[in-house]
Amino acid sequence: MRLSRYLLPTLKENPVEAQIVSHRLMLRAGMIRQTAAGIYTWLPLGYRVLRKIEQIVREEQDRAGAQELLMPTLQNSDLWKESGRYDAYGPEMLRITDRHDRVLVYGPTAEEVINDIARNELKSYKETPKILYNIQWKFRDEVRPRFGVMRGREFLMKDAYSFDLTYEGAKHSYNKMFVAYLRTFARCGVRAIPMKASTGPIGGDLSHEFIVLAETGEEQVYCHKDYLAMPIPSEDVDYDSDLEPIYNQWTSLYAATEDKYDEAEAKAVGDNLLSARGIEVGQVFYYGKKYSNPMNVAVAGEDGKPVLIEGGCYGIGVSRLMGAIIEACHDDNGIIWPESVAPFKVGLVNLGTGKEVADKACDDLYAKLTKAGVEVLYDDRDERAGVKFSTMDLIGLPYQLIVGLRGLEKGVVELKNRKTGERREMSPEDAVAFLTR
Ligand code: P5A
Repeated sequence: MRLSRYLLPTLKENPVEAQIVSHRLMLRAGMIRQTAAGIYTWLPLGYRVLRKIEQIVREEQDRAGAQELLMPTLQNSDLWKESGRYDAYGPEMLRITDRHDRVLVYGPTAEEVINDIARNELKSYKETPKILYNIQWKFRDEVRPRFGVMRGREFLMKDAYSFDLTYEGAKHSYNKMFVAYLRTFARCGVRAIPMKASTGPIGGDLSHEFIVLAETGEEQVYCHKDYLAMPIPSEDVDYDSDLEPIYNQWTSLYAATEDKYDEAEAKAVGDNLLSARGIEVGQVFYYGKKYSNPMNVAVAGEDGKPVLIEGGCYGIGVSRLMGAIIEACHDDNGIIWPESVAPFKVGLVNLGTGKEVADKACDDLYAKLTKAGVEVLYDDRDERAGVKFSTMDLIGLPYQLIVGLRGLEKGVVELKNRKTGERREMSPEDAVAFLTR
């Protein structure tokens, strides 16, 4: 992509409305713009990152055996009356009346819709277990939307739902999602620690929140410091047989959100206790028959008699995760994207725009890298070097390939690593080889 043609409205100054660094940087880097309280347009740069995160989430759900579908954003309110949550959910749920005076709700979550699908489409115990998920916009009319995409009203969620015959089956599904989450967040470049949590309006009696530690986090959390170094399951993990030991290891030490804080347990951890602020990037719930009971979600068991489904649900705040990544990965100059979610891998900086030698060298590098499948943002603007450098640092691409007239005379370009700040001179060929390796 040529920057001269790209919609990248960066801001020099810190926007006054932004209180935390991720919100400031997403506005300054031209990634999002607010259109109403807690509702955002994703500009091209922000949308690229959102799609990268979404794809990692999708790959790890698929790896764990979950199946993707897509549910609507607008839901039939009758389903919510059946589950008993229509009144219980309260003013956070946006209710909309259509021209026939029927009430629709903009889904804050989708237990009702998926359980309606399950009761109609799953007939026999032979069709269990199943885990179904979608990545879809949700709406919660939060009292205080704030911190940009961290607590929005409209936000992107991956929500998965499991359908099992027995408690043991449901716990196995829970473990699958638990392990998939460890891998998902690690691949996004952050460490999320599973902590015992309360279940709120979703319900159920077993739940973990996945927490990224950050000073600006909205939650107070407590955990053993060894969680900071616990090993992440490899991609070869066997989702049928390897799960129990991983779950046991990751729940063997103390880790709890404020709701589940236990003074005696915390005391026993002694000096190893971390008391910190955290961002909830995901939450998993085992809720048993909470929805299958009122909605009559059952399949025929081996003896032909109906068996109520044992259920669980598993959420990831896809859009919030972007904010959490930025909270964890930035410096005074801007964002430092982990390569896995970076909007482009490399920024090609032409310091001699308009000079034939420089333009030619850059066009050549741009063509070669693009052809090799490397995502390049090419700063071909007629701007001062300082402006180009600060733009690149702000938007945080992992590498900057800097092409100047003096270097070209010597036959070299400069490759800068955004994270370490390290700069190396090399031939254009070596730079291409390095970036395509
Ligand atoms: C799990 C999936 C649920 O809704 N039902 C379906 C369950 N869980 S949850 O914890 O309430 O939400 C899942 C994740 O969504 C993110 N999230 C938000 N992100 C941005 N703005 C919000 N207002 C918001 N509310 C929830 C969180 O990451 C949460 O873990």
